Amino acid sequence: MKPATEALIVIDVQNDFCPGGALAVAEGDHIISRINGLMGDFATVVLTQDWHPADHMSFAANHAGAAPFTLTQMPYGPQVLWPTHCVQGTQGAEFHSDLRTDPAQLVIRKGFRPEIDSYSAFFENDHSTPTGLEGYLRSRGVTAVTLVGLATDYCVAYSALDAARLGFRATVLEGACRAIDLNGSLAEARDKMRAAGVALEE
Ligand code: VGL
Ligand code: ZN
Repeated sequence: MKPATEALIVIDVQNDFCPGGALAVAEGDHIISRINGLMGDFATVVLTQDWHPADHMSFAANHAGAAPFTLTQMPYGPQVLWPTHCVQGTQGAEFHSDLRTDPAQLVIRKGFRPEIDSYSAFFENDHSTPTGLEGYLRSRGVTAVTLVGLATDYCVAYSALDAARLGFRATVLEGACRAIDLNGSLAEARDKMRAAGVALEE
């Protein structure tokens, strides 16, 4: 068992990010048994759930003529346009049925505002609108976070970078993550995480 100051953050292990889903990450379901085991080691377990309204501006379908996996400009910066995924209340937005959810004390839903995407568990993509996770962790005395889940190069990396920026000791267990890897995004995310002091472990 890890000390009570350490939390496990399980990012977006949802049907749409697993094989057969709308934004499937290769082998996204291969990490689940390892994550289930890790939950037993941590007194604090948090799950995140990508949770978009159907009119979300990160969906290519909501931009006339735009193809998925292209870039657009949002007021907060560049934004990848994704296939429609993790729509609130749909099967695709549910956690994968193999994922243990009972050990989690908190589920953070993110990406619910139509006009702004939210990759990170801590802040939306403007890097300033908080999800509340920081306060939750601090008030429970957590100083270190271990991050696992989907996808390494988007929601896991953004969460890890924010955790480090906020002063949490942050570790990403890459063996318990899988990546989208869009135009070199995985290598870029790994470089940024290393530079920010995030520990990358298997
Ligand atoms: C994610 C793209 C869009 C993720 C979420 O969980 O990494 N990626 N929404
Ligand atoms: Zn999303």
